[in-house]
Amino acid sequence: MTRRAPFIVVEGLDRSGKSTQASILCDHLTSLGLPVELFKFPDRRTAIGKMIDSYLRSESDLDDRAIHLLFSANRWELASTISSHLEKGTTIIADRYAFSGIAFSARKGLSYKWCQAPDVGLPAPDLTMFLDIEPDIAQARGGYGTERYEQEEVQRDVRQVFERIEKEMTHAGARWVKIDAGRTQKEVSQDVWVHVQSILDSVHHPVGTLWEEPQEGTLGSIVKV
Ligand code: Z5A
Ligand code: MG
Repeated sequence: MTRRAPFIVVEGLDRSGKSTQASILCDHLTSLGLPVELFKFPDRRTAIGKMIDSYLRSESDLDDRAIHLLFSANRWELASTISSHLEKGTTIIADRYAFSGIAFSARKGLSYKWCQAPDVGLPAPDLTMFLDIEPDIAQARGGYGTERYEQEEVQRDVRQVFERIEKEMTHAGARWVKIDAGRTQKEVSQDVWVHVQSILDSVHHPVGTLWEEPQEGTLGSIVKV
């Protein structure tokens, strides 16, 4: 039987280096001969992703709940692909995931539980690495861009919601680690690798689900909050 591969999520604030670290990790695993796929959320290439892209560029306006559901739908359209890769032994790295969905929408004033609900049942990560950075250090990295949410004040609020998510995930037994992303790329990637190595041999069948009760007779690593 093929060994199930790990699902690794890289989360963090804007300019914390998520894409940089996700790509370094992907290359490193590939160089070791391990099959790996990198997903980025939002995935702006799909039909739903194109609507999200237009919203983020302020080319269109959407109700706060409507855009939240689109971000979630964008994950659901790839959920079965993620699970099937994992079951076949391909490691998945996701650059942002459901946690960003909660953090960015809850900071607008939507209820935390409402924001969490559409993502209940998604494949659960085996490891989430949160790249933590002071918003002013992130700002110094070439400044924020021009998309929605790319402002220091928004990032500070989002960081507070992420702190709640971290507490709840950790309390529920999920593997959530915070990494100081204000250091050099090399220092951060060394830390990332230490955490990834620690889970490489410890994932179990079947793929867990996020925030859901275990189904009878399964041993999934369910993370219920
Ligand atoms: N969003 C949402 O509302 N709901 C959801 O469900 C999801 C997302 C999934 C777009 O996300 C927006 O969507 C985002 C959240 C919202 N809004 N905000 N903010 P995105 O993923 O497309 O965009 P982003 O990740 O926020 O921005 P980013 O620029 O891609 O950041 P990053 O990936 O963390 O950083 P990076 O590209 O790797 O690095 C940024 C720069 O810093 C670059 O020049 C690097 O060379 C440099 N860098 C990287 N690491 C270092 C270190 N260690 N030292 C110095 N410089 C570094
Ligand atoms: Mg990025």
